[in-house]
Amino acid sequence: MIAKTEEDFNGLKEIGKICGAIRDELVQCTKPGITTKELDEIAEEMFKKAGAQSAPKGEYDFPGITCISINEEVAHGIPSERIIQEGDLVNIDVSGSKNGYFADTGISFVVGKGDKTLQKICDVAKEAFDAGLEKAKPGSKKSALGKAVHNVAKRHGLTVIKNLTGHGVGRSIHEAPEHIFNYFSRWDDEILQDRMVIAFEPFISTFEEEVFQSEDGWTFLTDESFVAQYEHTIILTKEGPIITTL
Ligand code: M2C
Ligand code: CO
Ligand code: CO
Repeated sequence: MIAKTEEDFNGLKEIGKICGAIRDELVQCTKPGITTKELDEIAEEMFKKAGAQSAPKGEYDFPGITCISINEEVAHGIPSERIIQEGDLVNIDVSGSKNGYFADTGISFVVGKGDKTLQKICDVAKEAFDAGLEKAKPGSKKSALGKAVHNVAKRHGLTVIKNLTGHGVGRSIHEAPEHIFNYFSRWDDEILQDRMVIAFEPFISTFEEEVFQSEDGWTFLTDESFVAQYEHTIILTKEGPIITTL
């Protein structure tokens, strides 16, 4: 969406704050021994208390409130009886709505002491986000974000996932612009607009560049790579980006 009114800005900020708080709480609660379903129940309670709704559930009838993905799972992991272990790579992706406004945020992290490579892809996902954010200005090409993400990945000897992308957000969870790629696409000549709302979510991979869908119809998997994501909802303005989900 293009945020136009004071009401738009306030609505986007309100749901952004809610989703950010739920993400942070779930990260805090992620300890060895807890199941992903138990984490999801914490999110359910927090959404309820805030008078907000889960976007995956409300928009897609996803079998969970949040998406929680472990190790070989890259995204859209379904909360389950799976027990979190020390050293696991975990992704928590929280998206929701309130009063018709949406936000989307996610983070990958390693539980306790883990493999150095896993920590590295998490750090590089954040670095790629920051590099893309520098290019997230009204009047600039949308493709500049992907270019920045891919350059950061390459500099660290890593790759990006090419068939998962960021997207527009605001009045629904996924809206125009449809794709914010993790690489430079010469066909993408779209110009970022003042007050455009986007969910920017670099996916950094150890070596593979594509994910595939599991038999459960939801979870995105890789064959052998590990992947980290870092996502925020951003309102692009001439005065600088407003990150609603910080
Ligand atoms: O937009 C995402 O970040 C998720 C969508 C949840 S709806 C089931 N918040 C995303 C992540 C990976 C792939 C596509 N979309
Ligand atoms: Co998300
Ligand atoms: Co998203």
